[in-house]
Amino acid sequence: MAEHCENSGKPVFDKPKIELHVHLDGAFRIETILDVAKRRKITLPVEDKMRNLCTVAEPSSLKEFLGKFNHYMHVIAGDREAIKRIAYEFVETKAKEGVIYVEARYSPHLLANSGVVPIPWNQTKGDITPDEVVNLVTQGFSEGEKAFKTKVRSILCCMRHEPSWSMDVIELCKKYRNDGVVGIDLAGDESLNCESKPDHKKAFEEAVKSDVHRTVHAGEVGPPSVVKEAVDVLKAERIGHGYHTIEDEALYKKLLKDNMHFEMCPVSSKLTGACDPDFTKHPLIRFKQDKANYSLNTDDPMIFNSTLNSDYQVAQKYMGFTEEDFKRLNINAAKSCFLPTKEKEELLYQLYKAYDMVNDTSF
Ligand code: PRH
Ligand code: ZN
Repeated sequence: MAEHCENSGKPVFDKPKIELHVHLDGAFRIETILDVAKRRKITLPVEDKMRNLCTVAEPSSLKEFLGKFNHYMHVIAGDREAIKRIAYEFVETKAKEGVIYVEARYSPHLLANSGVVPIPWNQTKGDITPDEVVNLVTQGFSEGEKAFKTKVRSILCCMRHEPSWSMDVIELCKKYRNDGVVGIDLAGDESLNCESKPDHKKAFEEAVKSDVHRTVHAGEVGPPSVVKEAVDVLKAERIGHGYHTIEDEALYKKLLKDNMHFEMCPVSSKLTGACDPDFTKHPLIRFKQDKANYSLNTDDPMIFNSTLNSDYQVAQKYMGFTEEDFKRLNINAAKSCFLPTKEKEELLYQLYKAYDMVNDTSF
């Protein structure tokens, strides 16, 4: 069994956790995809083949990883019942992992089928718009929240290769800001430079103007210049991944000083080929030594066949993380989450209580 898949047994950190970087569409259950396909009479390869097609078991490339979505998105996209169901099940899974607050991200366009969206898997035109997708996901999340007591908020993704969606995305963030949406992201293949894509820049400018929180995938496989651009041009408040930041010492030092939050996803970083597959050489070790502000996250657990515990296991086994480190990173995650101040304080207090730290101000 691969070292990141030691999912059996007791959780490495059996205390309340926060997760800030997980893609809803990378966190479906394969069983659900198969089940929905049956109902919708969509022909899929047999279960074993489907599992192989939808997962990455060995280090590959970001491009190859991004191709995995093409094997299953058409089953869920454009189906009201399925979209609500995957959102609801997501909350159940996170609750089982001991996550008390999660920010789940997705592209509303990639789950729609209204025909304004030219995506390869949506051959049949329907009437589910990106706006309705947000509505459906929000319903699934809030029902899940009631049933499983894990708080969930959404981050809506712009996609690097589809700049024409970005203004819609920021408008949806504004429309649903009191209904579960807390931020905007830019995801996808970062080799497509966003400076040449003024629409992403315009959307993020609008986010700043309207006080919508911002995170950007940068420095995952790309160079530090993409991180710099995310911070300077897109005004990112958090960086998705950011491993390659450390290759520019001056930038890294500046971001440390500014207390920038890095959303770290170790299992993902190995399997997308973002980092050296030897976890003992992982950039996260440097971030830890420098007491940087970061969280631990799964990114796309279905595709990586992982759970949040897999990432904690890797951190413990190969990077020397202790219980104190896990507490510290979760507190940093709570401090860097996109909830409004009062809710953030409540969340932090919940952690301090669970970690027996109510009177400890050293963190
Ligand atoms: N890096 C870049 N893009 C990613 C990642 C990874 O962290 N994981 C998912 N995605 C993209 C997928 O295309 C997915 O459909 C989209 O983000 C929205 O969730
Ligand atoms: Zn991601």
